[in-house]
Amino acid sequence: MSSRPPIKYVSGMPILGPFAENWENVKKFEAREDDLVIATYPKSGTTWMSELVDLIIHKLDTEKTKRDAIFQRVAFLEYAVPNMLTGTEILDRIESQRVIKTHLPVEVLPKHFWEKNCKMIYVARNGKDVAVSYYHFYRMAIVHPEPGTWEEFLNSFMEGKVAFGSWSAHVKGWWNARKQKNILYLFYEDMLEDPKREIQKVVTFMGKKLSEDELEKLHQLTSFQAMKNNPMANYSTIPKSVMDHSISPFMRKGICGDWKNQFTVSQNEQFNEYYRREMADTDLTFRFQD
Ligand code: A3P
Ligand code: EST
Repeated sequence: MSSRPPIKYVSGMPILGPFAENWENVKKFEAREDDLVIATYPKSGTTWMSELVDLIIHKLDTEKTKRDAIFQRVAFLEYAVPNMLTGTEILDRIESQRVIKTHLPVEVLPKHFWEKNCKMIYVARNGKDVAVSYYHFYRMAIVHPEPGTWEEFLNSFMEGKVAFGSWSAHVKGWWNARKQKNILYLFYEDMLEDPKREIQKVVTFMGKKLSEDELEKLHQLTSFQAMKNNPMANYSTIPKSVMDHSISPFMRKGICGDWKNQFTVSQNEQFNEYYRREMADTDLTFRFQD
């Protein structure tokens, strides 16, 4: 893949062009009862949660979590690029317990996951920081179309015309589903504010127990700096022609409120209006600064 493929639509959702090729297999994917799903809108803390969960499953043994890069350790359900095993092919070969990453909106997730009542962890992040992070990710990862200017990208984001669609529909859809389903709904901002409190929620949800020392160790291992310096967590093993960290590193800033460095006053007003409109029908709220 040497050029920037256009977005395609599957089941009414915009998706990365190459991912559309495997959509039929994603739809009929067979979940297992003990699958653990990590669901997010892109740029909301997926990698952070993936690293946490993989460490918990491997009892904090960093020799084991060094076995491969994070995007291989936690397979990406809808992933498909030419000449590589697809997410569904990889997952079919993995022994239980599988941890599965997905960016699919709740209504698009294959039905089988609900039939099996799989545990799912959803991480949500405030839309302003997501938009900024996503813009820089579009720039550095050529699986995305050209983002255009920041202004153009922000408009596409608010129109839901970026890969995986509307941010607001995504966070609201999963929020509404959490009451009936086996879903732990967490916020990126809460994880930054009090990492150990949020890690404890994940540990309990997974049915595990950790000592205070282990919790502290987990916190250290999954800090922004530790993950930024960890080649198995920071995406640095991917060729520069596919992800160019000199344009923008994958582990970019890892903070809340960076949008203030990117939004103009007028863009902020537009986003506030978009947010007010989109969030009028939900009790879900976000913190935009720490
Ligand atoms: P920024 O671009 O705002 O820095 P995802 O994994 O869903 O693609 O999300 C990537 C975002 O999460 C990036 O945000 C990245 O820096 C941030 N991130 C990754 N690991 C993190 C960690 N351990 N602590 C805080 N933020 C982290
Ligand atoms: C796409 C969207 C997203 O939110 C995260 C990732 C991480 C893994 C990326 C993938 C993606 C896009 C395609 C790749 C892949 C790693 C190798 C592959 O080519 C860049």
